[in-house]
Amino acid sequence: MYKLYAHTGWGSALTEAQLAWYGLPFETEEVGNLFRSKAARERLTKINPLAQLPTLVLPDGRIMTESVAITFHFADSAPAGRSLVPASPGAERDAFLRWLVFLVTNIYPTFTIGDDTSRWISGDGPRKELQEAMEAYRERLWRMVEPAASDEGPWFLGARFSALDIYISVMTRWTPKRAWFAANAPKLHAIALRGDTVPELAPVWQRNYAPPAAA
Ligand SMILES: N[C@@H](CCC(=O)N[C@@H](CS)C(=O)NCC(=O)O)C(=O)O
Repeated sequence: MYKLYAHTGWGSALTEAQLAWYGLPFETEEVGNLFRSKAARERLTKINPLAQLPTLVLPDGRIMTESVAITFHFADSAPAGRSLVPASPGAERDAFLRWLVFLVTNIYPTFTIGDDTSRWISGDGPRKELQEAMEAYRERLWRMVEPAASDEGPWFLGARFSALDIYISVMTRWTPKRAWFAANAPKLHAIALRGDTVPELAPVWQRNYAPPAAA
């Protein structure tokens, strides 16, 4: 049994979706908002010194962090024809590697810096400026991803569904959010919408993004 430390809608959804896709047994432990709760951060720090999500405990008790490392960990034992990582050397795998690493090393850090700018600088003015700079840079980066998506679709790599599509489904829910993608990155937006409808992932999207029930 895997154990995933999670917060609804956050990066843990990247891993949760892959666990669901592969049909692996797992449980989630809700950690809370790491920016709002000092206690949540302190608790997670004991397991992952960086206190980031996803944090995954493997069935043998080892800890895995870094969503891309986890993506490859699952792919290593994926059943034939089911892997979310193209294995054969060639153009498809190269595109997969390039853009997956791009998302995680270029776009993801704009959240690390911009989500809570008080971690890095003080003063409302400078903090706002840094947050806005991160948001503008993030939009610039997404505009670089858009042309790399397959023109024919239905997925980023074309016919093949991959972990990239899961990243796009999850990360397009974050700022600048889906309406921005609809207007500025229509191929990514279409992939995200299609990703929302993958049956195996339905419980994950429901748990992470369902609107709270009316009181
Ligand atoms: N490189 C990491 C990035 C993970 C990450 O930044 N996760 C966010 C949640 S979406 C987080 O935990 N942020 C808390 C923090 O930055 O302290 C990965 O790909 O797993």
